[in-house]
Amino acid sequence: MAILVVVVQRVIATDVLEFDMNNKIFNAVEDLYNHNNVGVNIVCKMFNTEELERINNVFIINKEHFYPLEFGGVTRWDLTENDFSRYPALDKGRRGFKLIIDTISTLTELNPVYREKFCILFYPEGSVGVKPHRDTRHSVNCVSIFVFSGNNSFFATKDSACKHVTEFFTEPGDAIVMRGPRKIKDDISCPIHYVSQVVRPRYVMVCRHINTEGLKSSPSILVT
Ligand SMILES: O=C(O)CCC(=O)C(=O)O
Repeated sequence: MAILVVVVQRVIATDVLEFDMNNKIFNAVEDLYNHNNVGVNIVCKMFNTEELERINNVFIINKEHFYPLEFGGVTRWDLTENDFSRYPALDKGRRGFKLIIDTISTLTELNPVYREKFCILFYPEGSVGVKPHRDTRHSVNCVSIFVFSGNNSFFATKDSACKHVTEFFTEPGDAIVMRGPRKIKDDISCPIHYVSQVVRPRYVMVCRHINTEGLKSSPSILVT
């Protein structure tokens, strides 16, 4: 009897946690595609301390298993299916992305033609970050950026002069959700966004839906 009670209590506790996370995701994505909004939102604490420790260890201990690509002081590792089966901690990010996409798709019609793409970005301390840019229109539906380490700000704006900018302060465990073009031919594309002055080493996992049609003709746009 006592065992049953413990089991029931655990199930209820898990349900409440999941409900809470679903609620947070729902609230964060609800206004993402509204023309008046900047198109970025934060879901807090998608990952707990233990999970973050496990994920960060993957990169501290097993760096040599990944093939780095360097660009402008930022290192990128593209993740493969193999990486997800070798490091289950990374799979939590992939599942988190699916949860976000599933929530969005209950609220708006998403582009059904896509392939998933995942990478890790690493910015060392003192890095200038990444300049203001808009992602290619082939990055559809939603981009999710999971912050694994570093307390840094993420900036987004609708203003190409970058005068009116919204600052999102993010901590390890947070998820940044950013809109991308949906199935309907809307002119709502990805907002201009950037990271500047990296004060603490920043590891993030970027999750995308890529529409592969006509891919070559659409590079991402740097805002000057
Ligand atoms: O590190 C970040 O949060 C920014 C990543 C980014 O701008 C991108 O992947 O387009």
